[in-house]
Amino acid sequence: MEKVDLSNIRPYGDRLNDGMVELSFTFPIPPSAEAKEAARKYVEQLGFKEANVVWMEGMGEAFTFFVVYAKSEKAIDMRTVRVPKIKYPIMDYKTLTAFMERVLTRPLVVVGACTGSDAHTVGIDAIFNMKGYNMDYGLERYPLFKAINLRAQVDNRDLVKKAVELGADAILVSQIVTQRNVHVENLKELKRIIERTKGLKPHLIKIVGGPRIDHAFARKIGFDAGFGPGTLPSHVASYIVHEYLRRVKRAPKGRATGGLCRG
Ligand code: B12
Repeated sequence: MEKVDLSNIRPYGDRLNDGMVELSFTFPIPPSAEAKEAARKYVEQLGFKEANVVWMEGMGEAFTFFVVYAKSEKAIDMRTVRVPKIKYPIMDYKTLTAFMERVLTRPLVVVGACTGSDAHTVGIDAIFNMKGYNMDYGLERYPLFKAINLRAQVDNRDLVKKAVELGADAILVSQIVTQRNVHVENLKELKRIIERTKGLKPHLIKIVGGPRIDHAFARKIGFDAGFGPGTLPSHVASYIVHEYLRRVKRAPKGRATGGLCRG
């Protein structure tokens, strides 16, 4: 393959830098030849060239779903791209457990929930569940975590109340539904409640996760760390332990088994 020029990255279709992209979207009209042509014209209005509707399918009576191939002439200079990342060593379950036994004098208390109206439990369970997720044990499995998962549709006040009651070292909130930025309002509310609540540990680590969450977003909204799709429980466990040590006492050196977390 030809050498990639990092200052000029364009989408790859079947040749380097051909700029081919695939877009999918829905129009609130039934399928027809006119609907198909409207989708093609719409994509060209977005600035793409050579738009070609390769799939059109009715969704219910009043909607149509399209897949369109088109060419973009835009390029991105990779050298200008910066993404905030959480920097800490990722340890696997066994290594981290041994590390925790060596450096901690008591179990760390972590309380988690999917809060607000959000009913999705699978994400928060993936991080907490004893059986684990994707061959990686959840926080409940670690002998030196006291891990409490309140599950979904939990009121922010109840999550914070539980954190006070148990003397939590970390609070973990899952936000899956992001329609109309409902997660932003919910997280801002949680942040306000945390700020106003007495009795929380001064070093409380505030973590948010979900499919549309990243570290930059979490920091912007006042949380300490954000974890997105593909997060494994050991990523979160490693972060909590290292961040706790950083905040409470100097972290001794541990042997990391992975790279730095993607955040
Ligand atoms: C299963 C599911 C449901 C189930 C949930 C069952 C349950 N007990 O959880 C049911 C049927 C109830 C449901 C309902 C709804 N759903 Co739904 N659902 C899904 C689905 C198919 C899978 C979600 C899932 O389980 N993923 C697997 C887990 C493991 O992945 P994850 O959540 O991303 O979690 C990982 C990371 O994000 C991260 N993570 C997540 N949370 C946390 C927390 C912390 C602290 C950390 C560190 C990490 C972390 O770690 C996890 C492991 O890697 C998704 C589509 C999809 N394919 O993702 C839609 C989806 C999430 N649902 C969606 C919607 C819109 C809804 C409804 C509003 C639909 C409706 N109109 O009624 C309702 C909402 C109800 C409500 N009040 O919340 C949308 C959300 C769109 C958006 N951007 O807001 C999606 C994306 C579908 C879509 N494409 O439209 N849903």
